[in-house]
Amino acid sequence: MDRTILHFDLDAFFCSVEAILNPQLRGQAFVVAGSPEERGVVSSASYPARKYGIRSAMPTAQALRLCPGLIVVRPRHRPYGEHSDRVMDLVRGSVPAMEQVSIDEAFLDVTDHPRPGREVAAGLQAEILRRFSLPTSWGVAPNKLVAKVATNVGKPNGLIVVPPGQEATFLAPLPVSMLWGVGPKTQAQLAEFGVRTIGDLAGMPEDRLRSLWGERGIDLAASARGEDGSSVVEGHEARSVSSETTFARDISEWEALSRTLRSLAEDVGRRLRESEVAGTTVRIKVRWPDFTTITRQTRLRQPSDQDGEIFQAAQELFDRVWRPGKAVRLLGVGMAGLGPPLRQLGLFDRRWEEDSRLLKAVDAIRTKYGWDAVQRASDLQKRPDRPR
Ligand code: TTP
Ligand code: MG
Ligand code: MG
Repeated sequence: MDRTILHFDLDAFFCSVEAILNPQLRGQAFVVAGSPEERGVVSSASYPARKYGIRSAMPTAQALRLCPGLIVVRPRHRPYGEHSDRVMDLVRGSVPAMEQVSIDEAFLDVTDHPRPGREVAAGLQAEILRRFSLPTSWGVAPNKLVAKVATNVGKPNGLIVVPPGQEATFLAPLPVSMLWGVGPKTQAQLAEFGVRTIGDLAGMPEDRLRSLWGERGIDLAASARGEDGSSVVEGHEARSVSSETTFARDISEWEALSRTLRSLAEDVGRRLRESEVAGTTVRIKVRWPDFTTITRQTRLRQPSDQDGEIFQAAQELFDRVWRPGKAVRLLGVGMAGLGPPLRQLGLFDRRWEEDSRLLKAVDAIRTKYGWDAVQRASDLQKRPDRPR
């Protein structure tokens, strides 16, 4: 049976939130970005700024060269998380299944919804704009892969429906870079064979695909034909909180690097607690002066939102990849595998949002008596008169 999958993504998300907080930014060419003096990069570019070729991850200094009058706004993460939560809560409550894949993006499976996919998407798009003044783009398709591409094609304020059977036809004229899993390297290799569009890739002979990339080549061609069997998985696993910093000059002293790891871990811990979530996977990101970037991750024994635990795990990961004297350009710390804090209480087997009153009570106890007190209080759940 055909499925109906929706994908949505907020348009210029950090910029859209900044324009709500400061209406003078509306319609302007501006970016949310780190400072050019400290080798900052662009997090989000407003659509007027994109007319100058400015994109996410571009150094701020380069963005300023492309558009000398560009307004640069410093990122402040708390409001982005809050706006994201509001949007995600609204959507989650309106559909049978939702999988959030980043701060501003999610897949929905509305196969069992009584209304057609296009109507569900249009309704939510209008509702998000009306309630939160945030523009979104939507893709409707028989699978996740095609829905996501449809969202990107329609940006900003888009809504594109790809009916069953039209997947390959829809993808064919688009550049291969719009396909999941095709990075700049694969793109360059494909260009050598004259493959520029997704349709070109879909038409490549199997033996050539296999000799170039092995089984991955076969998978790529299947993607190019718009085939994707993956399902929408509910839960918070895909969410993450991270913080990173690019040094004004490369740093090679262990103490300074360790101090940075600690302050990044503190930032992550604070944001986890603000969102009332804890994570099980600590990640680090290290960029060397030659721009090569590595990530390493480790699983904690139980969910944590504690700065000290995050820092300790991050430091151990870092010490495994660093050698004395080695210079570092960028450091990042992140936490993934997010879910309710204090899962060991066993009170959160149902979706935790449904029980925010209880969660708040637990949080208040924790604030008052500390982490350990709440852990010991787990016996309370067995009492019939527990607070609800
Ligand atoms: P995106 O959805 O990739 O970008 P966007 O919302 O700014 O623009 P659009 O979707 O309309 O193309 O990312 C969501 C937010 O995540 C973005 O607003 C800022 C943040 N982000 C970064 O901080 N660094 C990055 O390199 C990227 C891609 C995003
Ligand atoms: Mg976005
Ligand atoms: Mg996004």
